[in-house]
Amino acid sequence: EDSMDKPNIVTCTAPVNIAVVKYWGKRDEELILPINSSLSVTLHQDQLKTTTTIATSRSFQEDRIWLNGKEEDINHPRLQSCLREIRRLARKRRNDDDPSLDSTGLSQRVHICSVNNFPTAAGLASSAAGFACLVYTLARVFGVEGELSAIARQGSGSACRSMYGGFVQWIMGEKEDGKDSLAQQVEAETHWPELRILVLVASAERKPVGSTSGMQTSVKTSSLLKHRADSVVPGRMADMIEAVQKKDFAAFAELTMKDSNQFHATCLDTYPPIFYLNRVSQQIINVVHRYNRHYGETRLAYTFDAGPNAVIFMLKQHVPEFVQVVQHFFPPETNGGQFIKGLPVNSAA
Ligand code: 2P0
Repeated sequence: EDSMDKPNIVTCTAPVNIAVVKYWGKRDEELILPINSSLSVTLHQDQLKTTTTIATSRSFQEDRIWLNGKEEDINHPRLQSCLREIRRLARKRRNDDDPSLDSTGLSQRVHICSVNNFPTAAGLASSAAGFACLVYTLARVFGVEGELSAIARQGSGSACRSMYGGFVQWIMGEKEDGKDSLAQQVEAETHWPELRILVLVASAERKPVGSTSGMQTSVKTSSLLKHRADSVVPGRMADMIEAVQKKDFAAFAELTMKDSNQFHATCLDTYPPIFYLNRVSQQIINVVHRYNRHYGETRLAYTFDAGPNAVIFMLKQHVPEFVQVVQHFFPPETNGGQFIKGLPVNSAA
């Protein structure tokens, strides 16, 4: 009896992913099914990440959650979807293994603690790492294995891609039940060890328009978004996978920048328009193009999500010089609070 009262505790971490072919727009809000496929790079495990600890105990009266030290509402619908789906899988597994098995462990309540080591909601994909980590940790707690990205997807679309390391595609799928809308590794984290990213923080403030409501408005109002999803992304996914497989940096970089630019163009085409880039973001874009033009080759790529912060891709040998360029154009004394961070990208989820 004693041991039954001891909490069972599991801690896991999950890294942020950076999309190079962007997800923007849903065809099903409840199941979180996208209008186009997307592709991302998962960061190194010890860089930008979420750490989640989950305890179960017979003495817990109810499910509870704390985010960055503050208790939040456990009845959040997406959180409930993830809890429900993991418990459903666990129950199914038990019944398959041995129908006579008692499933009391499954009815135990969970206490969830989750912390990020980076600013939340500044366009740095906090929900992606957060829901990936929640689903993975819950699966460990309840002894569930196998395909979990379709569950992480129901927490936050981009979270399904953080379930794998390296280069990951989220295949949009065709089914109405979403069973084929999954993340899949394109290349492992060891595939392109020379690839590096730097995050240039242009503002750590909360974004004015959240991704979920922003993309709803875009789906309703932007004909450019429809054109992008139907006619641009399918070809771009194929080209991007080829560039990654060949480790063709120039091709990878150009596709990445064009896709970021088209995503922000669809935001401007949304009515009323959504502005995620600020003046610093625009200056960064100009510096990158000037740098590439100076060398006569594409050595840098920028990409921006739903916020003004830039993620810059480059090869290892160009990092020191690019850091000098950033320090020259964006000296810390003139824009206080800005920082840069070098991040190797080769690691697993
Ligand atoms: C991406 N973004 O592919 C794109 C690029 C932002 C711009 O995925 O409503 O937080 O939870 O599915 O995943 C942000 O959207 O939205 C996002 P929900 P999510 O990374």
